[in-house]
Amino acid sequence: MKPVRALLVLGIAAALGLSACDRQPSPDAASGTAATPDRGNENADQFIARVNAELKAMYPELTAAQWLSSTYINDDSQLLAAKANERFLTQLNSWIEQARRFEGQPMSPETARAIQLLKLQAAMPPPRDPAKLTELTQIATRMEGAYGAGKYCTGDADAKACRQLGELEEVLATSRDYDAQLDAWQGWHSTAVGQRKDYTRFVSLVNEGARDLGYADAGELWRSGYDMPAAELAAETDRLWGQVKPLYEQLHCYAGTKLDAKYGAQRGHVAGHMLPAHLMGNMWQQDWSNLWDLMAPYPGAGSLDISGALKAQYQRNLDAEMAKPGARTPAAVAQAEQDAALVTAKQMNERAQDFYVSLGMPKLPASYWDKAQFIKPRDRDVVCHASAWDMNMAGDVRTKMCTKLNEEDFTTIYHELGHVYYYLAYNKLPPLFQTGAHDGFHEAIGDTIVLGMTPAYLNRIGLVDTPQVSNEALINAQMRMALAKVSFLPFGLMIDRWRWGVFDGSIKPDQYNKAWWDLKAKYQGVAPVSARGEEFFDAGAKYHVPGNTPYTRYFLSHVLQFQFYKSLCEASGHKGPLYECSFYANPEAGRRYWAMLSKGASQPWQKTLKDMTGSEKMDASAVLEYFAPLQEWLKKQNEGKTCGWQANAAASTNATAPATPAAPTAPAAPAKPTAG
Ligand code: X8Z
Ligand code: ZN
Repeated sequence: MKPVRALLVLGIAAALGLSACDRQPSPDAASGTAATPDRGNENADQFIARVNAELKAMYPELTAAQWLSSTYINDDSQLLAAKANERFLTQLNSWIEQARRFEGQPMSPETARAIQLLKLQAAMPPPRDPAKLTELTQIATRMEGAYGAGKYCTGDADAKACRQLGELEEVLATSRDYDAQLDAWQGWHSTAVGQRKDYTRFVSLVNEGARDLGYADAGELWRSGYDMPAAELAAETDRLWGQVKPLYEQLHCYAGTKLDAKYGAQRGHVAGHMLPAHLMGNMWQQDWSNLWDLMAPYPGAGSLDISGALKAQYQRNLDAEMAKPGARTPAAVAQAEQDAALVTAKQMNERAQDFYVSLGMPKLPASYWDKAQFIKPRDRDVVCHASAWDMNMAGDVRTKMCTKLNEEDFTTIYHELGHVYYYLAYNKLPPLFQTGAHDGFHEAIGDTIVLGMTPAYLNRIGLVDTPQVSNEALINAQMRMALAKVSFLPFGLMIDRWRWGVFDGSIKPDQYNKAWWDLKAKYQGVAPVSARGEEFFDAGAKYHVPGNTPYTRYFLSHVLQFQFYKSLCEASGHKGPLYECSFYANPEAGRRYWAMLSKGASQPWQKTLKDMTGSEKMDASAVLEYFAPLQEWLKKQNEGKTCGWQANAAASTNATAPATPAAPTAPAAPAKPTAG
């Protein structure tokens, strides 16, 4: 939850080296405007030029501390990261305070926008009270570290076995044993129990910080970053959700049928016809791609076995490592496996880079290949959750992943490079504008490229065989994308529905878990199979909660990326159905994309969106256009089935209770066939 982590994604971070009062602003600051050393007389434009210069100067120290604490979790690195964060937030408070004197004064529109953005810098608004600020940065660092180091251990002292998130996720992805999945799911969620106390305190501290900045609470601050009144954001996201909800309901219905077929009608569903949380192939049920073995509409038609191809590539790399001279001790074999995994992860990164370069974007700098974290180190705990970093606003860009050799992580690399290319494109802007048009834009850049990873593209880069052209192959390809993208939509919404409620006090600490599962039920139609009372803290088992990364961005991204995709397809001259388009190697699409990235946050996102797509509204109709064949197909499959769910049927304390004939409370989810 370090603001920096969030800020990194936003593209802004800083650390205070010397006290701001001692610094001489540099005249060649990134803003290009000469700053004056005489603060008393500086005007608003000069003030912002100075802030930009100071921000850029302090930035590398903060990012370095954050990078170390995320890639080498121990008490020392956490102490340094918390301190660096504290210095930055103290400086941020000081800038915001200084900015007040320009209220109502003449200034350029750019400066007015920069001052507005200054207040929105921290996802973790800092309290003015220094002792509370110190406490906040310590809690934030501790929560993220605890998440990264989380382990589920079984067995007694003699035969203790511990597993971390990656291994537990692997069970959900690949095992189809009901109890093994339940154990992995419950095991990971048990690691979050200890976060509840810290999170509760954290909420009151960030709320104090938000109030100090003039917001009602931290949620209102988060909702203020969208160039529209904060009060309108909830309705705006509801509007978009309303557009795609029928598609999600169809997919939900189909998934339930397949789970019943696999596990039996008693176990494939829980009360209220909801899907069991531990059976969706993913710890948070946000991406169902791993259920391909159960969900494939036409097994074998147009096979797209990307994970298989990556594993084969790893095997070739391992063979090469093992062929090197030397004794094959267990340690040497383990090292060879690690080396082969690193080589393969770098090759996956090269493939992803190639897509961006094919659009006319630059190659990643040499430092990227030296400094990124590609795989999980063997000798220490790290925060494995994937992230992209701009270390210095001047080309030291990195990603941090614990890459697994599967399709999901392959596409995550494309996602992360989207952040990296955004950084590179807007690095020339004044630092306060070095962020996404809004945070959903930042998340959508790489995912738009992922939509361009059509079967034809995957074949072109040698990962899969020549694609089949048939309706079966089309439906398979659409299902593959829907399991990743459509399943995500309600999850993308529910996390911040929970946090907005936590921040505004409508969800109290003694209701944290109940509210979490109520929202999971309402939006996703997912429920746990065992009671999850307030002795648990299941929200804490999702990175972005202890990591304090706002989540509405991902929901918006899952709408925007289809809009971007459609517009890049048009730019590339694509004719034919949307889902067939790949703009790989198309320079015109590349130009249009780069032009958007280069604007950063220098203008309201509505203008940036209009320049890119012709419309200034977010709109999910491109999602529906893309998935039109699948939606028709799903309707037929679901004909005569009982679709929809009753969200209030599974109380968090008694999830296994039989379904009650309660009125549907899922958003208009009808307890009747949805076909037709
Ligand atoms: O957190 C991420 C990225 C880093 S910004 C890996 N994502 C969300 C998640 O994992 O929950 C990407 C999709 C949603
Ligand atoms: Zn991201």
